[in-house]
This record gives sequence, C-alpha cells and structure tokens, in this order.
Amino acid sequence: MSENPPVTGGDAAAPVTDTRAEAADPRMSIDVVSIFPEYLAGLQLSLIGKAVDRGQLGLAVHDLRDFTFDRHNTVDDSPYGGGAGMVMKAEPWALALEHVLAGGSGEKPTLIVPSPAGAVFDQRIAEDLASRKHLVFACGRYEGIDQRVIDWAGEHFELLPMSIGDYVLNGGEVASMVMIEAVSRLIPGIIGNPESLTEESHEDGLLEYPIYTKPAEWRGREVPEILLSGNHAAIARWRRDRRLERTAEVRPDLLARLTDLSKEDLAAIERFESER
Ligand code: JB8
Repeated sequence: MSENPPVTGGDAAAPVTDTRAEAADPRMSIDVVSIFPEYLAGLQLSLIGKAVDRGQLGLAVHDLRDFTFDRHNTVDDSPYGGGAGMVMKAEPWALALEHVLAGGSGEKPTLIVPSPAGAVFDQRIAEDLASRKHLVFACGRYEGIDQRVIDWAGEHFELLPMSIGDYVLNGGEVASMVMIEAVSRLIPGIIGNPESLTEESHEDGLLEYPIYTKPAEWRGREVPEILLSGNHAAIARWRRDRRLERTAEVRPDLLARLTDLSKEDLAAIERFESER
C-alpha cells in the first residue's frame, strides 16, 4: 500500500524518510486516514513539519482508497433506511485501521473521529491528547461512517468522537488538522519557547492582552503610553486588566468559569461593568 510520500514522512511508527536514531522513537506518532490525503500536506509546513523532520513527531497519512479492492475503489454506498447523501462503507475503514494497528506498539491508540456529534474539542482536551503516544484521526466524508466500524474500533482504540465547534464541515480533514496543530504544539520541544505556550489565551482561561510593536506612532495611532514606561509591575497590571476587560466583553462565559481571581482582578471587572 502506498503511503503518499509527499505528505506522510513515512509510516507513523517508523518514519522512513528520517534515518537518524532519534527518529526511531518520536514522542508521539500520528496517523491520519482520509480519501483526500493531499489535504493534510499543510501539516508538513512550519513547526509541525520541522518536528517531523527532526523525528520528534511521527506523521503518516493513509489513503482510505488503498484499502478497497474493486475497480472503482468504492468507499461509499447509500444509507439503509433511506435519506440524503452517502455513507462510508465499514470494510475499507476496518482494513485501514487494522493497517494502522499493525504499525503500532501494541498499546491501544487513541482514535479521534471528527464529527458534529462529538464532544467539543478545547485546550483541556488538547493537553490531554498531547500526553499520548499514538493518535489516529479518521476523517469521514459524505454523511459519515457506518456506525458498526466505529463500534468495532472502540474495542481496539480509545474512541473519541470530536467536534471542533457548532458548525458543519464537509469532512473530517480540516477538523483533524485543527486538532493536530493544537495538540502537537504542546509536545515539549516542538515549539521553541515553552513560555510562549503558557502565556497564550485559554491556557489560563483568559483572552490575550493587545500587543504592539514599532513604530511607537503609526498613522496617528499611539502605543499605550504605559508600555513605554519601563514600569514592569504597572505593565503587568495593565495587561492583566486588558485581558479581563476583553474576556468580560467578548467571552463572559470564560470569565464565569474562573475560580481564582484576585481582589484586584474583581475590582477591575467591577470597573469595566460600571463603565459599560
Ligand atoms: C462528514 O462538521 B464536522 C464534520 C462534518 C463531517 C464529517 C466530520 C466532521 C464527515 N461530514 O465536524
């Protein structure tokens, strides 16, 4: 079976394009199964591609059609019970997932199935997934995948149906790329500066403060004076206030979930509320 060399970097468990010793034991292996393996090519770019090149991340993309044996490489059929659209057939999925299992360590991999019917993916789930050794993404198309192969997969994988939000995509590829990017950047050593991880939005449930760079005045707009003051404590308080203000304004749901706000935080929020 061909594994789409431009996209894959080889089989996840044993990257064939990287023969260095460190590549033999990537921190995490990711397999993706899709009828559009080219979709995943973007993952080779930037930090994720570099991690694959360095052997820190195993990434293999498998074409579901490689697991069909009829003349037309059929992966879909009409739904039992009627209704619009087509359903992905069970057998190609089972063969593809068995191929992935055969290339694994023998431990149960995590199987993520993008679906509008899944639990909603968030930063907490990304952190959980980042600690796992082997992730497999099953990208459905059409109306989805025959439920029996999903149920079967639950015996061989830790099964996680996942939605990336309350809107509808045409298939699981883009959702998988979103989750792979969110997870892989949390793996130690994949992003250069670990501090740039912890300061991000959602790490502590607040949105980010506004950021500025040179020039200090641009088209008549000035950088907030405090940022030029050199007073680090005052800058930290100002940034904290801007984060609280932004979060109260656009994501009150996030603010409501916070448990450890300081007196100063609560006072700042009171001020924003009264000013609005
Ligand atoms: C067919 O919107 B979604 C999504 C939609 C899909 C499939 C997977 C995910 C498969 N349509 O998250």
